[in-house]
Amino acid sequence: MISKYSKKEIFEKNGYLVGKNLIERSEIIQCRREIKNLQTKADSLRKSDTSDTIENSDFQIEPFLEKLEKKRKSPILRKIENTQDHSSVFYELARHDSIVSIVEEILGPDILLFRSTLMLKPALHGSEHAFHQDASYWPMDPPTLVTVSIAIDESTRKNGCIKIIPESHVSELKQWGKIAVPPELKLPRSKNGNNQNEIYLPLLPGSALFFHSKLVHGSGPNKSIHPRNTALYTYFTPAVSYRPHNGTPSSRIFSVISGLKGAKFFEITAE
Ligand SMILES: O=C(O)CCC(=O)C(=O)O
Repeated sequence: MISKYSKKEIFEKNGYLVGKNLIERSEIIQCRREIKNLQTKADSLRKSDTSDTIENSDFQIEPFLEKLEKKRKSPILRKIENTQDHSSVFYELARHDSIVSIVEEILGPDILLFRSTLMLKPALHGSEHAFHQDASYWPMDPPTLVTVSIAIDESTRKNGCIKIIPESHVSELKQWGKIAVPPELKLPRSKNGNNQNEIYLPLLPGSALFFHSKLVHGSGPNKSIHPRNTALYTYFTPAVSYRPHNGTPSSRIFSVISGLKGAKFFEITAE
């Protein structure tokens, strides 16, 4: 069914948009293979006796599995940051036409990459992400970035798909505290934001959720025997300023995804 509203209008009203079948099956299979390669890289970091340890790398271990973790050669990963630096597959996925064309419809022609991450929810172990607004944690102003969450595996309620509160991107930014939730802790609903209007957004592999950096969102634990792996990219335009927190560098270099006169990188210095 064709909507009378543009993608930009739908995104601006609801704070999110779902794009179906954006990535081909063969590309998804390549992504799954690459996740296995990255897991092998994490295994070798664990074995390393140099200062290149997994603890000070972009590979983050599931925080609530310490006992189980120590006995394992292969770490149970929760996420990998800066995937565009670790993998050509995930570098290219950030630049995929089907994804970037929708981001351009929402944001315009000059697009920079703020973040490239793999969110990994291993079978039976992936932990919950409490409700939060990403923009509360990011040094970017105004908080008008767009994140794309691409389903590499089918994501369902049982394996911890994303949940959101529609239209919450128009509310004020709040302080949310810790996002990682231990399995035994059930947060009281009132503590975890007003989530009466939450909706779950299951996705088939190759489909993607585009959401505003102020949209309240989270995801459940993985209680299934199937992994739920997601490639996540956040985009913004040069209209957004970099406002570093204390102790962080006063300038940052971002990859250019489209526009900006064909440059590869763009440096932003804090005012
Ligand atoms: O995809 C998920 O499981 C949650 C992702 C999330 O909360 C985030 O990227 O901030």
